[in-house]
Amino acid sequence: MTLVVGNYLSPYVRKVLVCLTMKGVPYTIDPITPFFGNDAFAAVSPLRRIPVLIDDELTLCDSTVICEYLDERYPGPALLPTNRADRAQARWLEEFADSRMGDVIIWRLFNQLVTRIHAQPAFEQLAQFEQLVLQTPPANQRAALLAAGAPLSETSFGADVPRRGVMPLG
Ligand SMILES: N[C@@H](CCC(=O)N[C@@H](CS)C(=O)NCC(=O)O)C(=O)O
Repeated sequence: MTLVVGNYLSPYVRKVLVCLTMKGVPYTIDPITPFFGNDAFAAVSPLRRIPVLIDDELTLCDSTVICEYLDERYPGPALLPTNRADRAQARWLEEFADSRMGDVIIWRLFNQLVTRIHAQPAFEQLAQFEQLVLQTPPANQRAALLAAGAPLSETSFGADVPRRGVMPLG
């Protein structure tokens, strides 16, 4: 089974979940809050960032790298255009969204304006869980998500208190 470590509210996690859904790959999720990873989390995510994907082949970090891996491994709709120039443009848009828009736009606004307007079914499936996380304190999120039918992992890389990542803030 494929495991995704990371919270529903992270745009990077959402990107991975949408790709898994579009490819029809079943997964479980360990929806840890950013900065709340335990000691084992550092072993699977050297930068202490979400998302992390763990499956029968590997443990992998970074949403872009993960999505490219999923695209190469699984059949189904191609996640990138087949034309080389279109593919390059798509990669640039992804990079722009990951680096720049993540810096300057509140991701929730981006989510509402862009992804929901396009109304991709894969995004719609996640919306109920995102809303739940927004309304629930971190300590209660696993229980709330489980009750709502989210495909939760049995164990968690989450910790009770936040910890610093390895990158300097600010
Ligand atoms: N380039 C990474 C960025 C991931 C990222 O920044 N994730 C945030 C949450 S949205 C995080 O884990 N931050 C914790 C930290 O920086 O310590 C990716 O695409 O996966």
